[in-house]
Amino acid sequence: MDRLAELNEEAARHGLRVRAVFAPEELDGVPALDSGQPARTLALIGNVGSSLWPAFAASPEHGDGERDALDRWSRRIGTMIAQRLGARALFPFGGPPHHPFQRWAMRGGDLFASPVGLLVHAEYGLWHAFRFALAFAESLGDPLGDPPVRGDERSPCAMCDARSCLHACPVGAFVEGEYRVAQCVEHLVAHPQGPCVTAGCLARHACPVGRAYRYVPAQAQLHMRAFVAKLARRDSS
Ligand code: B12
Repeated sequence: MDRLAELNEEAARHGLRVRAVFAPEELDGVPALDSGQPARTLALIGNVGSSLWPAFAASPEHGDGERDALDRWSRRIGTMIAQRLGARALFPFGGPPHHPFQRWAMRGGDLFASPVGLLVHAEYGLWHAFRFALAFAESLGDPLGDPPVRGDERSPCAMCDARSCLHACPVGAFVEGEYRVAQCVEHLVAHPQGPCVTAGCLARHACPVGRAYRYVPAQAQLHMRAFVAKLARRDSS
């Protein structure tokens, strides 16, 4: 089995997918492997919709009462797969500084910037995220076949005149090119039983693309609560 097929199989075992693969250049800022060798391939691994939920919900991290359950699960799974495949695992959390996952994702996959800052995919819409990346010393090739041709006309947002994502936030936290984090968080804290917390970000829900991939309520709530808790900790430290 080739290395990429092996990686796909390992990821799928945990409800994860290989979301992007590319050959890093110096400007991408991908760290070297522990051996000191430069990374010749970076693969981004993540969930599409609630694909990870059954595996995560059955894990020891879920429900152990400790904080950052999904990050801890991601660290365990990412580290384990990296060890098996001789790669270095890199994570989207743990910063600042943060690894530029969104920039990396746009280098290697079929993902585009959206007006609300999240990356949009033609099938999954805004309902996907990254759990870890794996840096390999060897070339793994391109899973998408021909290198993707970049251009805004391929983005689902290019054909969307309604821009409903920008109008759905109850406190107007999204303005094209800007995300007013404080406004968003104040609203979430003031309305812990409101739809943003119980169903997930309303801007995300307003996007007409990828509705079949909307997170199950338990996952949406986990993300929103973790996000508020993280920011509350940052403010009090
Ligand atoms: C810091 C951070 C936040 C901060 C806000 C940052 C900000 N002011 O915009 C907070 C904690 C508020 C946040 C919130 C959320 N985030 Co966030 N966040 C990050 C994180 C850890 C670092 C981003 C960064 O600074 N990168 C460093 C720079 C150098 O890298 P970059 O790739 O070039 O980053 C650019 C983009 O991130 C972009 N950007 C990020 N957010 C926004 C928002 C807008 C409106 C715009 C215009 C640009 C923009 O600006 C960066 C600088 O150019 C990334 C993970 C990561 N490591 O990338 C996740 C990440 C961007 N977040 C993500 C998600 C899903 C969310 C939430 C939806 C989580 C949730 N609740 O479910 C929310 C969104 C708000 C909501 N209402 O639900 C995903 C996005 C996946 C995707 N589809 O693109 C990421 C990639 C994490 C992941 N595990 O996949 N986030």
